[in-house]
Amino acid sequence: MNLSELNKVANAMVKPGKGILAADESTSTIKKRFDAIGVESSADARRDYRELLFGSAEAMKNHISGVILYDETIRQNAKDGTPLVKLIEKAGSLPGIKVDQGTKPLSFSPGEVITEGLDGLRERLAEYRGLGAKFAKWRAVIDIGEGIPSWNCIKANMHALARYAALCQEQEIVPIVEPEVLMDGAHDADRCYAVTEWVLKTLYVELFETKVALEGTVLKPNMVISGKKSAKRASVEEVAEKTVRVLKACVPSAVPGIAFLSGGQSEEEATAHLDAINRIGGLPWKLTFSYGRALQAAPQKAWLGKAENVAAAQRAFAHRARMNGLASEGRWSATLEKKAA
Ligand code: 5MM
Repeated sequence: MNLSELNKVANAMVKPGKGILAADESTSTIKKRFDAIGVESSADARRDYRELLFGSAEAMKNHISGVILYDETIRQNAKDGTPLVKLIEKAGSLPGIKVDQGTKPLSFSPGEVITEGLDGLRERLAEYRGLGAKFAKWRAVIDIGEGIPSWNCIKANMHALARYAALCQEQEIVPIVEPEVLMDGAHDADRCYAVTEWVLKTLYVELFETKVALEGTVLKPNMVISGKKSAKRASVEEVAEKTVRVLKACVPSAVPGIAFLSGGQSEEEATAHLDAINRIGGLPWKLTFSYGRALQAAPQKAWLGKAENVAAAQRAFAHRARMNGLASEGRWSATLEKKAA
């Protein structure tokens, strides 16, 4: 393993002012997004939409350090025949690839899931590297509810994440390790804190035991936030304080950077939280975004599958990317959102 090269890539992924675009929706997830805007999810429509995003020079050059792709996308060409990977590279951004194969019910753990995809992963990683991927992503999903998460679920998922990360480094690819504690439940932020702490502590033990070099990794966690159905809403400052506290308690300083998922937060909420987190300052890692929905909701609404809306969709994407770029340095303000509106 060439650790200095992995470390260089990991640092580039979390460069101040920039963050990651999670455009790795599987075919079924992107279909849901397209259904919401009345667009039929054909391979060409998916290509057109992603070409729109990766060809958005302002957003990509200034604020997007890397893009997480889905298997179909890493193999697709733009309308003029240019590989989409080349569009990303041309903008000075890094191509990455989602390598997990989704979740399945975890045996004897009702309501819990395990992420699959380890079989044949070494060979798939070698192929993706040949296609241009510099980093990869694997998402483990932990739900909070009555009697869950179980230790069985946390242990199995964190072990799989560690095995994935070791295989990535062996193949000279930076692993994004994503243990997502869902915000779907009725729990409050303190419960989210406790589960996130349990998950992250387990993850770093597993990564150590699997001999993963933390300097060549990026963590993609949830923020510590109230569940969507909770009546007790944590304020922006509380989310920032609790998120930073749990990360300080669990994440070694050898990790170059932390790129949060948005997890169903509104676009502005995700930006405000990232900004408040960065305003705390004095932390050993760079803290940025690796958003899917919180970067793409606005461009999707503006696009609606119509060629004449491409420029408007690119403007909407550039705006969200700029807002989050500012938040990654603690320089965002709500006034900037209003001015743009
Ligand atoms: C973009 O969505 C990603 C892939 O989801 P599926 O495998 O379910 O299709 C997802 O892993 C995403 O990268 C992260 O959850 C971050 O996205 P959000 O929308 O939470 O910021």
